[in-house]
This record gives sequence, C-alpha cells and structure tokens, in this order.
Amino acid sequence: MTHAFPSDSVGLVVGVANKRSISWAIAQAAAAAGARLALTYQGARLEENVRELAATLDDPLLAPCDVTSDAEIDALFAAIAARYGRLDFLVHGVAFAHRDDLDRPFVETSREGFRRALDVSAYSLVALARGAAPLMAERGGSILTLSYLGAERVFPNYNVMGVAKAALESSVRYLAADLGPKNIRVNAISAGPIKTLAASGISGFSSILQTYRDRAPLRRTVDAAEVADAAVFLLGPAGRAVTGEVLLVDGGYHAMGL
Ligand code: NAD
Ligand code: IMJ
Repeated sequence: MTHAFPSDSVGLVVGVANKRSISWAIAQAAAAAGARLALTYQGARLEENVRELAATLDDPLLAPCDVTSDAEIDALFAAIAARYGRLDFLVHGVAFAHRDDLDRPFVETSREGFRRALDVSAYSLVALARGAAPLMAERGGSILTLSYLGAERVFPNYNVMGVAKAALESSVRYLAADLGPKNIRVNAISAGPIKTLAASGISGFSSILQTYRDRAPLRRTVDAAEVADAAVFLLGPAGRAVTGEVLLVDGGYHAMGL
C-alpha cells in the first residue's frame, strides 16, 4: 500500500482529549497514512483517556503538555528529540476560554479572561512552533492548527475565542514567513461546527449545526474525519507548496452571504 507520508515520518499531535477530538481524527488519519506519532495530554485528568486511545496506535510517544507551561513544552521536545531525533509535522488543536467569557457579552471580557484565551488558544502555537522548528530543520516540516470562522465574523457567544482565533490565523501567516526559508510550512484549517467536548454545553449549538445544514452549499455539516482528510493533505507532501493558508473545511458555509 502506498502512504501519503514517507515511511519514517514522525508527527506530534497536541489537543487530544477524547475520541471525539478533531485532533484524534487527525492522529488516526495520519497513522493510517503511514506516520509515527507523539501525542500529548493536558493533565492527569485526561491522561487515562489519551493513553487508551494511544494504545490503538503503533508504539506512540505519550507526554504531558499543558501549553501554558514553558517547562512542559521544553520537556516535550526533549522527549521527541531523544526518541526520534526529528519531527516532520505538528498538529495544534488546542483552545480555551473561561466559560463566563462565552456566556456573557464580549464587552464584559476581563483582562485575565482575554489574556488566558489568547495564551492557550493563540500564543501556544508560537511556542510549539519554536520548539518544533529545530527538529524539522533537516527535511523541512509542516505545522497545522485548527481555527473557526468566528475569527472573521461575529458568532453569538464565540466572543473572546473569536479574537483569539483572529490572532491565531495571523500567527499562521507570520510563522509561515519566518519558517518558510527552512521549508517549514504553517497552515490552518477553519472547520465547520462539530459536536466535540469544546462544543459541549455551548447554548444553541444544535441550532448552529442546523443553520449550517440549511445554508451551506453542501447542505450538511462536516465531521472530524473530513477535517482529518484535509489535514493529511496539508501535513504531507501533497501540500508541499501551500503555506500561510487558512483552508475552510465547512461545506462551503463561509461562501454564502444571504
Ligand atoms: P476538544 O475539546 O476535543 O479539543 C480541545 C483540546 O484543547 C483538548 O484536548 C484540551 O485538552 C486542549 N486544551 C485546552 N487547554 C489546554 C492547555 N492549557 N494545555 C493543553 N491542552 C489544552 O475539542 P475540538 O473541537 O476537537 O477542538 C480542537 C480545536 O478545533 C480547537 O482549537 C477548536 O477551537 C477547533 N475547532 C473546533 C470546532 C468545533 O466545532 N468543535 C470548529 C472549528 C475549530
Ligand atoms: C464555542 C462557543 C460559542 C460558539 C461556538 C463555539 N461555535 C462553535 C464553537 C459556533 C463552532 C466551538 N469552537 C469552534 C471552539 O473553538 C470552542 C472553544 C472553546 C470551548 C469551551 C467550552 C468549555 C469551556 N471553555 C471553552 N473554551 C473554548 O469552559
């Protein structure tokens, strides 16, 4: 069987919480496409979940990584360097804002809430890219993050997450410019709404899904496996000329006006 990735490819996937995580769908698709993987978990609370999922992969590296900790990020890349000596791709699927900041009007966002959302959801890409780049130096590499259309347009309750995703998408372009000369590409997929942990308890999420079904050109929502197929394209050799891009994988919803 031919694989999308060269046989000795190594990828790091940050953002798996459970089997519904978009990052887990990407990990599975990348493994099926021939990559060896390192997975991280946010903390002890999620370790068992991720360990169970990782058990279905071929000899993965597992490491803790709270992206707000420089020490944990350093230890993660030290472990990857020790185990593989290099890295071909990085998937960043991490986002967080305080519940309050998604429930109340955006204008009420606190300084701390703003700082936290941008730290976890946007700065973490910069920190991880800086750690990954030296391990990608010899053969080049590909970095991918996950965004949402709330970066560009206002969606009810998305609030400070929209601002964080705007910073994330801009960071994709600045990182692409910095790392391009080393043949490291940096892109985002802006996915349509998918029922994951990050969507649970969001008021009106079912009606958001229905709006996409009603209005998207494809008249349906997308699933994590479809996002993962686009991810494998951007992460692997097929995407070798694409960088600084935000690819909408949303059934075309973004193209519509009224
Ligand atoms: P998810 O809850 O499965 O994934 C979010 C991940 O972020 C979790 O694994 C969580 O552990 C991790 N995380 C949060 N704070 C962290 C921290 N301090 N350190 C390390 N990890 C931390 O939900 P998901 O929907 O798969 O989200 C993945 C990405 O996709 C997010 O960036 C999200 O914004 C984006 N996205 C989701 C949707 C959707 O509708 N579900 C749509 C577009 C984009
Ligand atoms: C999240 C909130 C409001 C509207 C939303 C979302 N829409 C979509 C999402 C329309 C699609 C999901 N999404 C794209 C996210 O990026 C979610 C991020 C998120 C979710 C939570 C929920 C639990 C919590 N903090 C969170 N922080 C970030 O406490």
